Amino acid sequence: MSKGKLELDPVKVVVGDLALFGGQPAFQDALHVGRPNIGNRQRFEERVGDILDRKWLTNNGKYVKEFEQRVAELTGVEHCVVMCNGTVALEIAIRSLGMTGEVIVPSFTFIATAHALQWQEITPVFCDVNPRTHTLDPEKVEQMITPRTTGIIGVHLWGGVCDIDALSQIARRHGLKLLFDSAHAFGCSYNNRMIGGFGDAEVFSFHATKFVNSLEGGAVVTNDAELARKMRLMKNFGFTNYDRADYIGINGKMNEVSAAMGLTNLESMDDFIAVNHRHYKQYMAELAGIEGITLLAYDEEERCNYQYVVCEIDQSRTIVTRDQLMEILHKENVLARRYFYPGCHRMEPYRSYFPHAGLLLTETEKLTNRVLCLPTGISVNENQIGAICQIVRFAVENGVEVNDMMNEVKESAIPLSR
Ligand code: T4K
Repeated sequence: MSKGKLELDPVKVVVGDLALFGGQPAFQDALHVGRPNIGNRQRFEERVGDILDRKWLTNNGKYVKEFEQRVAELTGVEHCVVMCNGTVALEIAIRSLGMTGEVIVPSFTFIATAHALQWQEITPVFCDVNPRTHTLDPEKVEQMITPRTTGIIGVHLWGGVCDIDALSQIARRHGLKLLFDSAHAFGCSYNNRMIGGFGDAEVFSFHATKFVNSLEGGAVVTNDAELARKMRLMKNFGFTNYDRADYIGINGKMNEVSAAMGLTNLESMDDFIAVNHRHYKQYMAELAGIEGITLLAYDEEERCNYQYVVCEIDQSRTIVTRDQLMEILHKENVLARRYFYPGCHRMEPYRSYFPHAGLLLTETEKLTNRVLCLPTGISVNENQIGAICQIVRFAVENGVEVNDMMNEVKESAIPLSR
């Protein structure tokens, strides 16, 4: 038995045991990707009580200020401006940086990265990624620069970081703004420096599904004092005084209850990471050696939050496809997610604007058909992970039979309409 591997009774013995073919689902309750981690409930309730007693609910309250200070300390960055969510934080960072025209972004990301640009009538120019790291390929970035390009947004996908040095050099050489969408990378490092202080600014998400959550929430961190000042005004309608607005602004403020949740969860951050790390190692051990299945590897020399377990399925070797495997797992009540299928360039409005974008996004197109994220975080335990891995192994090792039976089921299904 390899290290980290668990001895469990077999969950499935014959193919007919799969829930997809009428067997008993392996789990009674659904296992999710993105089930929120919740820290010390009592501490949270105390803070919420204090908020209610003090009747200061939002507008740069005590807990928001404390949360900003803690995030700045943790990331080693001078300024942290927290906001109501990561998407608004991206929009405000983009606008404050003065990005216009075209901005180069990966298509292999959550749609919010692209929408934050398009929302402001800035064209997201989709660039391919490195198939090993799933992050922007710097060589290809440089090829996509035009006279209209004003910036680059690198996404530290899954908490694995971009090639920051290469992207910084390109940005410097071409006079471009460099922003990082670090929604997945809170608590991670690059060359042993915490993510947050790179580029012109970095954006975090503290959404419920992130390993540290503030219910909803986001933040921009930067070492640029003027940029931070601008963003503070912009998230508060552009007010510089009680009755004076100097900028166009919106309402991007975080409320006190969110900040209280964020602070409470920060206190448990190391525990969450330890659990995620253990789960990641277990998945690595238990999925090892399955033909055609690999897990995205994180650099153990760097700090990482291990919040996503990213499985890659090479269907030319597994016989069962990624989508079949997802269907099998869903029927077992394992709600694996094919993030970020089908890629931003295949969603509207981008699909209509750039119908041929896929031609330049060969690695992205491959990844969107290979990736499946598996449950982790404090809501799953090692027995459950052991069972999930058993099901994956079972489905792949019986790939021919599973595939035949799935096709049979499909063929015998009565069409709903003709
Ligand atoms: N940039 C990147 C690279 C991002 O990944 C994101 C967000 C952003 C920017 C924007 O940040 P925010 O504006 O969101 O702060 C989820 C999240 O909604 C989204 O925040 C996240 N990325 C994305 C990767 O995942 P969905 O559509 O998959 O969420 P949903 O509702 O399907 O939830 C996922 C699973 O979590 C479900 O199986 C149920 C479970 N869940 C969810 C919530 C909200 C719970 O158990 N409890 C909950 O409260 O997008």
